[in-house]
Amino acid sequence: MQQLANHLLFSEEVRTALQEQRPVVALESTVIAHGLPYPSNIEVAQAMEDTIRAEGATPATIGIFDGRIRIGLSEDEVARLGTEKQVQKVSRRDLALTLATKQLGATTVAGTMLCASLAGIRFFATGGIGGVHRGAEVSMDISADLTELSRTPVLVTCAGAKSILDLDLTLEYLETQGVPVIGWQTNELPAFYVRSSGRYLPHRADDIDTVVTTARLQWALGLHGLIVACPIPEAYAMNAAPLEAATDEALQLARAQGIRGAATTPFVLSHVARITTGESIVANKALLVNNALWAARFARAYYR
Ligand code: PSU
Ligand code: MN
Repeated sequence: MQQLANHLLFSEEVRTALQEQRPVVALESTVIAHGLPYPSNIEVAQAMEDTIRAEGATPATIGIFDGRIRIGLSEDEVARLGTEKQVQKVSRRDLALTLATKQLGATTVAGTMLCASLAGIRFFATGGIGGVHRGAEVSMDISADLTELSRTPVLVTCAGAKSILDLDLTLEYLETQGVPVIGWQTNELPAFYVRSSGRYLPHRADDIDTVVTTARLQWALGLHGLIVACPIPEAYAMNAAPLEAATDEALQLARAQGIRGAATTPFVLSHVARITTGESIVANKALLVNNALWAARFARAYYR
């Protein structure tokens, strides 16, 4: 039997932090490889890491290299994920095969949660989680991020989900799967580029202590993932109407071109970014850095 440790490779910085039980925040790499265009992808990956360090925590960007799960990447490794043409998108179903074939892989929210948990990391910052796609009542396209949250004990700090998804069905599905969604200083589910979605959340937290105590209890009870949903900072929030139009256009295009499965989310994301010019990218970067900041604060309070 192969030991789990053989398949994980830690950076020195992350290994030391974990050994000393210092706060570590996991970061995904699909957003680098497939979520944002170059060079914004690399800039924001670096900015998230810097923010986490400035808050007194250690960033652990996760990716798949040469048949191993890498926990903590160098700048060169991040750049490779952000520039290479052929990078496998790695969700739970893809992990073993990507390792077996030694392909370069970027982990989604689901893939990153899984790898973080194998590595003993409990906190994770990202932009938006995957969700139930519009039309899922026919396509059954429901992101594996949602089921991962129901089975893996990691706290995911995000800006809610993009309205390329069906946000009502996403909340229904999370409820079915028993995943807490906690509004961070808000009553509403944030919708990524915009601070509110009109969907009220059953739970909110206004202070770090509530988040950390809830996470501790969640895990003490043997329960799994949880979401803390942080609205995008006011100064970067976008107007909902043009975004909605861009989303409709992108979804129509995806249908017309027969885009399906794992390709759907990256396709729609890149079209929305193109239609809304650069504004959506600036907003995307701002919310990613903001989520990294709060995740670091939650992690620091948890390990105090
Ligand atoms: N939403 C974004 N940017 C992203 C993603 C989602 O605004 O980069 C990525 C995340 O990695 C997420 C994945 O886990 O897309 C979901 O893909 P799918 O819908 O195929 O599960
Ligand atoms: Mn899907």
